[in-house]
Amino acid sequence: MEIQTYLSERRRMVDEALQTYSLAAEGPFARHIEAMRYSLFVGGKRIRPILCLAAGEAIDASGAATANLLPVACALECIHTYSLIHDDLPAMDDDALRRGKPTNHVLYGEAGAILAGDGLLTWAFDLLTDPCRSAITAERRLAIAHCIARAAGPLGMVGGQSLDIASEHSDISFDTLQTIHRSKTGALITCSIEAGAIGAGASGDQVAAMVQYGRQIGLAFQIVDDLLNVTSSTEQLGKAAGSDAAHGKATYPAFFGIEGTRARAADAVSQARDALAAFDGKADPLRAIADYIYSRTS
Ligand code: GRG
Repeated sequence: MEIQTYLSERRRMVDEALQTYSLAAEGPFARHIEAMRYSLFVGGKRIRPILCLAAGEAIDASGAATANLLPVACALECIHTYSLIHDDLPAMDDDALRRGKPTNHVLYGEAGAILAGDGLLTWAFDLLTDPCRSAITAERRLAIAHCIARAAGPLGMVGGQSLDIASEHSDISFDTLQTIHRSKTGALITCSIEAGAIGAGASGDQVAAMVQYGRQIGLAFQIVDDLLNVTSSTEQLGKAAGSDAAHGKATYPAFFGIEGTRARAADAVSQARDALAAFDGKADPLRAIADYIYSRTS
């Protein structure tokens, strides 16, 4: 199957599941839920949930893994969306445009946007732990919730964001840049794949190989993001181009130039593919997604 077809089919599945699981904007909390739904349904590539499903399908292609993993996939998108809402706030990157549309705080105010993010983060753990939503065993659900909480929290995405903000307008080392990338962006991407593998019943070795793959594509994803921030327009990205330089952020292009950065992204993708050596054709979508991440334009 063509990767574009695979991505759009899985994206449709995720969108439908998000519609099914999301709260309705009615009752006393209607405005708060509307703010959560606004950012969740305003667009987005759904790459983290798709990676979760693809990792599960690489282990078990029967269709059962996909169905069981949908709540996990949706939880990952809720956490990702919360992080974007908070990242756009005036106290952080202060962006007015995201996914080609006004950012959450522009429409719902700062307090509304903070709470929309809080609501999405907490709702994600409702989805992950609710036994009625999937047939994944309680033990595996616990392992999934733990790996996602670890990746999204102070030793992962939140820690990375905090280090990123503290490093603005200062000369940081390449090691620090890597720590920021691995934690701020890479951790949630890696745990999306790990969670998919665990949910589908992968062995310890299979999970370890998936984590290796995840680390490399997480790195490639962020390197390409750095590149697009320099080389693309705001219209292409649906968010402010050139914002890294405006915020005095250290990036791969600042360290290695455009061509050196491309070479490093290509190297990460090739290492990601190597990590999948022991998997059969069921892992082909994961291989193709690695290539897609390298060549993406938004
Ligand atoms: C506020 C706790 C907290 C964390 C924010 C992820 C993040 C941490 C900030 C986003 C800043 C940024 C632009 C990072 C680069 C990589 C990235 C996460 C890009 C956005 O993800 P996509 O391209 O977005 O998957 P869509 O809109 O397609 O979902």
